[in-house]
Amino acid sequence: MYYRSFIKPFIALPLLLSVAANAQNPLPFGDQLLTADPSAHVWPDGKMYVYTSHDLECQADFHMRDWYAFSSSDLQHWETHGPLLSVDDLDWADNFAWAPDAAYKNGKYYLVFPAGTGYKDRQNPEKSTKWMGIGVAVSDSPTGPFKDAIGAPLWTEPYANDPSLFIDDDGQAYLYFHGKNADYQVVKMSDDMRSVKGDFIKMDMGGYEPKMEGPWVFKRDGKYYFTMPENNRVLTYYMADSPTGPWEYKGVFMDSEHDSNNHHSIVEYQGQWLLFYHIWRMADWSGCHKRQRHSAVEYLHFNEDGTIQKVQRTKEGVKGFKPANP
Ligand code: FUB
Repeated sequence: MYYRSFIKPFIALPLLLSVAANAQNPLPFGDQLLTADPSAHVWPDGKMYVYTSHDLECQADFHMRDWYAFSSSDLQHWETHGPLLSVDDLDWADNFAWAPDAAYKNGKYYLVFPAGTGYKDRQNPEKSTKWMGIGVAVSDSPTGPFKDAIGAPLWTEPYANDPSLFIDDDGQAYLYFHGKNADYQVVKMSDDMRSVKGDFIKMDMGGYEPKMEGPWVFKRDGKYYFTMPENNRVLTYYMADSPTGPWEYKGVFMDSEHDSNNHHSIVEYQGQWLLFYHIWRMADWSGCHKRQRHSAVEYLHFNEDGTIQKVQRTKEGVKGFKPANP
């Protein structure tokens, strides 16, 4: 008896330390900083930048106020930047600082972000006054400070959030978003990124249009991928030969966890494809006894035919990241 209780901690401690040493998820984005909706980009300096929304501790109904960025060269050590922008800096919104995205064009960095005002009444939806739109902020630096570039949302109708920018090889920027009665639509951005040009294009999704959030588009080997949290939960994808479709549905590449929302981005870094997403975990420092959101990352692998292999959530993430093309 004495032997077992004496010996146990000596066995358990190295085990615990090795688990901690192998764990990278959630990403080490700073103590007591709750981040969600990670949008990852590699900019001309060769570093990885992840733009996130910021959850307030125990926040009610996704009332959120500002945006952050995190940068790294080795995906092990991260620098925190922010807040990059806050709803206090906006004349047209005072809440709902939701999932951002970013782009680099014409030597400037652009942050596209959803923000809104009003109140969502879940008991009596007809009394809701909540509205959301998409703004654009600009900076000379990838880590800000960002300034509202328009002083207004890009449009007021339709209600829209979760913007995602894709810039094709010819320099044309496309804005995908989640919109009320406007999902699976895309619009071209003007060259100065301060307005949209042309009409909203309703894309052909091959007849499969579940409720969506957080779209993300990327290109690999000449094929375009439209990825999204289907029904706000499982990550699914479509493929096409153009950024506006027609899209062919390809299925689920990450299952949901705890029946909670997910939001992701996909990027190639030094020859490795990566999936950034968020997980829901208890935070031991928080007085809030419920799961809260944290950013995470996994490797993403493709099959020979370009289809995406299913991704499992891991504690290790990309611990000990090894570039495929250093
Ligand atoms: O973070 C607020 C909202 O939750 C995002 O905009 C959605 O995609 C969901 O993750």
